[in-house]
Amino acid sequence: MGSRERERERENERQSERDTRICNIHIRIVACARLRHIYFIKKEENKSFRKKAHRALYFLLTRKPRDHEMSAKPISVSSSLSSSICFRAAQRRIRQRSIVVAKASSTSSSENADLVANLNSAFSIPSSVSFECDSSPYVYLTHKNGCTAKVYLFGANCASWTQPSGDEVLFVRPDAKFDESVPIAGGIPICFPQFGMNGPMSQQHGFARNMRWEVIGTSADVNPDDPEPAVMLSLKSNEETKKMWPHDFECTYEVTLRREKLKCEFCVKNCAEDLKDELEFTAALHSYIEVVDATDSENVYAKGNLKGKSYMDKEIDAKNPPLLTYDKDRVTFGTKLVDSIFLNTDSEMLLHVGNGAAVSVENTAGWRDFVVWNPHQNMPQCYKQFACVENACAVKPVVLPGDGYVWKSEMNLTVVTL
Ligand code: TA6
Repeated sequence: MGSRERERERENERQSERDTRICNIHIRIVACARLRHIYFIKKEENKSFRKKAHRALYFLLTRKPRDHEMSAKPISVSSSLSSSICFRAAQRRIRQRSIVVAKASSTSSSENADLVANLNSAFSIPSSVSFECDSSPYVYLTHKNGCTAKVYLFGANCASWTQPSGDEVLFVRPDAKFDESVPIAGGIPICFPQFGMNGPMSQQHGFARNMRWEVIGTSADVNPDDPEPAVMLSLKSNEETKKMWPHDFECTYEVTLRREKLKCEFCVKNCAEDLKDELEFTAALHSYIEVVDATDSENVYAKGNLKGKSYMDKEIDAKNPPLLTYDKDRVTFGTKLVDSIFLNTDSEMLLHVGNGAAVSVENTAGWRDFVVWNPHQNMPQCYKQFACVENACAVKPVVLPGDGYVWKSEMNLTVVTL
């Protein structure tokens, strides 16, 4: 073989290697997109591949689904995409889903086991997101720093959030039931479409905490080197909700372990076709937080920029609470029922829990008010062990126009060492 032929052969080999590489990248991107699991973009992939793959997924999440994809596996949501994109993507995933969520009242343990198996095959992410079941199915999030969260499908209730040390931050009352017969009494119940009795319904705190939500996405790959496990759930209006509240809506709730933070993003979409067909609702994330001893007012209290602020005191009159001006910067517990709604507050309150730490409850979008509650002798068996500090729109309703308008809220909980 002459030297020119050898050179041509080498050039052909190089070209074919380049083709294979390009083809491999292409196949891997398409595979990522097809599998719809952003997790598959592994951290060992190079930066340019990750960029291309993210772009492919971004495209996939934002474009209209094709007919043949309607029965495809659900997409995992990347929180690195903007929430509105996630929300729109979530809409599509609901249509694409093939997992049947059995009605709570008729759910047997074998149906729950099937559901959990289906959810694991569609949405689990090794070492980050898994589905399990005790009396009721839940998703378990694990951050590689050791933080965990447990979110029940029933009520989309985040009933547990632990720190890397293993310490539990949230509180579940001893009278709590997990059999889906009543709302879970503890963790973070979602009050929607009304807070307390402030709305048209006879059901205290609305129905969202009393229904099974659907899983519509999971993620663990905002930054592949430091994955943030997340789950997104949805509650859509149906015959049952319309009997109680005659409106077309969809709620989504995304819980993310953002390193040491717990991020809870709650969105409501008005699905009415007419812009003038408004939704009016009050709502809250009714966070139960564990304290060492609520009666120790030196060390256990809720602190915020409260002095001089307006608040409604439900301890004085639960039905028609008087509007008063608060004259302190902290709320203490242990002498009587505390049930106050602080109106239009600053964005953060700190609950000092009595062991040298505080839990920061931060409104990072959407919420207006803070509710602080401790039941005192109404719950003699457990009132010393918790206080609720809640992001809420408890008094003035949110008014949301129709035609697909979305109200978005976000609460971040962080454990702060004092
Ligand atoms: O958030 C405080 C509050 O509205 C109190 O008035 C009290 O009733 C509490 O919620 C608990 O409500 P629940 O229905 O969960 O027992």
